[in-house]
Amino acid sequence: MIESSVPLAGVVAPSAAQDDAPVGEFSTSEIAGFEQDGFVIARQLADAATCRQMLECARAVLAAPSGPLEYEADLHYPGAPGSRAAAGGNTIRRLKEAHGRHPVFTQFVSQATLVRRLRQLLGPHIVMPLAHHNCVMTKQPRYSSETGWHQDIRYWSYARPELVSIWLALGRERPDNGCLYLIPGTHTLAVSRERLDEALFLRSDLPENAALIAKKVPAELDPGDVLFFHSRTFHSAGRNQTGDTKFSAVFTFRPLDNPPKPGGRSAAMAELLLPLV
Ligand SMILES: O=C(O)CCC(=O)C(=O)O
Repeated sequence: MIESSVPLAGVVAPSAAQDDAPVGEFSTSEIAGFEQDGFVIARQLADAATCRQMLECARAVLAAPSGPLEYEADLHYPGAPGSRAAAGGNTIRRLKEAHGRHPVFTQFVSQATLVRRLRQLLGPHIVMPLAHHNCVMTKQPRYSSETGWHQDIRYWSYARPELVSIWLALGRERPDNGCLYLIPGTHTLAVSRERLDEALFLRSDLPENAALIAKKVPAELDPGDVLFFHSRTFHSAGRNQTGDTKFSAVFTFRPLDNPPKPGGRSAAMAELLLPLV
């Protein structure tokens, strides 16, 4: 179900042959970079007030937990507490359903500089599923975990694997506090089932996987920067080894003509049709 019906208009074309993009859009070389690598970073897309409001919302939830939450202990990733009852077992990993927690999230995903870029990557009509990501990811000191190499699409179910997620840094993100790493070009790479473990993470014991993982690059972000990444791009993240919690707002988008398959988890929640801008 799509929640809003905003009048539809034409495609936002990529900028012309030269590399100077119109304000609020990707340049042609940035689009080419996304097509080649499966990710691209737009610097300073969220202003300081937006980041501050999101941070205040997230910190309030950590101080007085409410709404749907995911705990580090739930996933059993390396470094996570063994159970909710263990030391650090109440460490929150994700504040789910961010869209419903504060209007600032909807304001941000509707802002022209974001939507125009998504239209350049996905086509004219952009839908935001509320079933995937739609969260503030937190990486807390002491009890944060390592997320293995995976493709987000692995548990999603759509007509085509054509979705893009955005990762908005609400603070500094570097290797020392568990920033994302990505493997360029893996959004178009065929990876056989044998190279993945039971949970569909890349197996670290295989030499061909080691060669692939050696190509990893960190997504080093400052507050307000946004990483756009394809749902097939392999990515991972380490633990937070600093004393400060890392916060990132994460949302996923699809073209209107790439609907979720009926009956699956991807079809289980409402979706937003983003405004034409
Ligand atoms: O641990 C992290 O920050 C990475 C999270 C991630 O990639 C995911 O949940 O899909």
